[in-house]
Amino acid sequence: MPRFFEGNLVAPKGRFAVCVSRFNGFITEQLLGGAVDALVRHGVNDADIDVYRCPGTWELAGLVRRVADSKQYAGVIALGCVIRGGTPHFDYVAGEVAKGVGQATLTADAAVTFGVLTTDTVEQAVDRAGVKAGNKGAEAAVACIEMVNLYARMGAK
Ligand code: INI
Repeated sequence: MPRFFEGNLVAPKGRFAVCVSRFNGFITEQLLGGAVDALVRHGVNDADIDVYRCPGTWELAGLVRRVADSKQYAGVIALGCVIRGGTPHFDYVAGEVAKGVGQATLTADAAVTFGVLTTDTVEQAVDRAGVKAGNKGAEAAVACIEMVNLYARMGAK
């Protein structure tokens, strides 16, 4: 019989940080609401949730890295929204946030999850912020609870 290692979705000990960018706020505020709602409905005390805001998704990875390195949190959730325009700006912002948050995921002791939308259209973003395709903020929050519990079970650093 194999041994399975996975995290459950019961609120763990420890604090959570939600890092959210203000750009495209009509979307990111929905992601933030979904993330906080998911944490609380899984049993996380809302006094154990801190929200950090930054101007845009470009700034998000730097914020996530510093928040994770503060060692105050068991889990850090990154939320943002990059919508493709007519210039290469999208590619730079989307590429850097994926790389930067990815790096924090690899190096931080905290569990770091990625709720950053990178869409071609406003409609695709709306769909992923609580309309047709769920709420990616909530999904990132639930994934964060699972990874915190998995790391705790592994005794991982
Ligand atoms: N920031 C976003 O979060 N989403 C976007 O779609 C976006 N676009 O398209 O411009 C965006 N730009 C701002 C960027 O994140 C920085 O805040 C800005 O460049 C200042 O450093």
